[in-house]
Amino acid sequence: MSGRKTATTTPYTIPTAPFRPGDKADFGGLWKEKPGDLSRPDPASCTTAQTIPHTSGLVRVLDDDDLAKGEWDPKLGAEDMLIGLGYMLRLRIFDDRMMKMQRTGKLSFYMRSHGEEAIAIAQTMALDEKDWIFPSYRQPGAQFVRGRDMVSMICHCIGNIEDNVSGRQMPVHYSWREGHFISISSPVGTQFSQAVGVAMASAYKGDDQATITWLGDGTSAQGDFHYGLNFASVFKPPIILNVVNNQWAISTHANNATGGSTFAARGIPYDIPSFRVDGNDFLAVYSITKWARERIRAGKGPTFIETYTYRTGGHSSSDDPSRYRPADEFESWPGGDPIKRLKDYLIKAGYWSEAKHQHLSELIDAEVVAAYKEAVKFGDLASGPYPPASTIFTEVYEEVPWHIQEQREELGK
Ligand SMILES: Cc1ncc(C[n+]2csc(CCOP(=O)(O)OP(=O)(O)O)c2C)c(N)n1
Ligand SMILES: [Mg+2]
Repeated sequence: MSGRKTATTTPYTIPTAPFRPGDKADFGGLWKEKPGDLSRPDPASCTTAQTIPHTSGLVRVLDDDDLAKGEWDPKLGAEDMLIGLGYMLRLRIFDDRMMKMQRTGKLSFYMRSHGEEAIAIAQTMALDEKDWIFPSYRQPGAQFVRGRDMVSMICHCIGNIEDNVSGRQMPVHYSWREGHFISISSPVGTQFSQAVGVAMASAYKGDDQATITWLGDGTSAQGDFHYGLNFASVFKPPIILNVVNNQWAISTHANNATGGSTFAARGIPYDIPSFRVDGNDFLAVYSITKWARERIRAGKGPTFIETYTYRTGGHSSSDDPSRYRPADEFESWPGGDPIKRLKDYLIKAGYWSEAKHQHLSELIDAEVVAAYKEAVKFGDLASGPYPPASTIFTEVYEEVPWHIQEQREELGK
């Protein structure tokens, strides 16, 4: 077409993944960054510039020898750590059972948080009970921390008559008013700017609530990410903004989502204190979030966090990762497994044992199986009962607009 410019001198780059099927994945062994490398600045007085080293380094606590080290050690009591371990185990077992249900035709679709369990769980534990949660589909674990009943979660995934959103959402796209857990949205990234808006409203009302939100590495390539950061930068509301860098956006590697050094570094030009944290280190994730919550309490506004992790499973039940990455790539991930790391630390510290872990796993598995049996009393995928079709017209508008009313009458005929 005439008038179109052709690149002649500047090369056009198409990034690729570090390893592809058939390659031997090698991330260079253990993390070169060590617990204790990075200081823990005072949250009330910290400047953005002070966090520049934290955007290229990695905030860690759990060392490779299963000890907790450095200024970021949150010094959590054994009971809290065991509670955190229990929630992570619960999520993993729940996810694995639900994925089996999907494979045997009992759920239409499923998404696991496998390998990323520490993130939503440690972060929600570090918040106040009343804080707002604006999740993506890989933070359902926050609901366990807030006490959501498994039966209700399964009813949602089936879409039966007890589904609290009456079949209006895809499975795993939970919504839970009582837990201040805002509806997960299928169009990725929309939650980022909505969360900032709610945080601004909290500040305006002076209600002492903080807001947390997450999006993925891939989603951070969308405008919503920058809109959210810019509003957070300008108005400094009480918000914790997270990019979960799990290396993959379905089959697209994170290399395609940013040309910059790290995702964390993108918070610095917005003048927001920014951190990169080992997302598989429960204590480090907890600690950084506690820091951000303390900063909010001190009236200093937003914190931006890159949780550095690895999506060990497929994107969803519709994905086959062996098509685009080595099947054993996750085994070389230097961050290891978040559950195993906290478990090994607790065993070494004398608070836990393999036998107790095994026993707890069996108890949880039995609980999940019982919860599924209870849930299908309200309808299964094959035969229902399902919410009536009329629910597509209810609980959305306070005053139903004329065109929706017309459609409703049409359906009634
Ligand atoms: C606006 C929009 N574009 C595309 C999609 C399809 N889609 C769903 S998830 C996804 C990848 C997201 O990857 P990432 O943000 O890294 O999150 P992760 O799945 O790794 O947690 C895409 C492209 C979508 N749901 N919404
Ligand atoms: Mg991702």
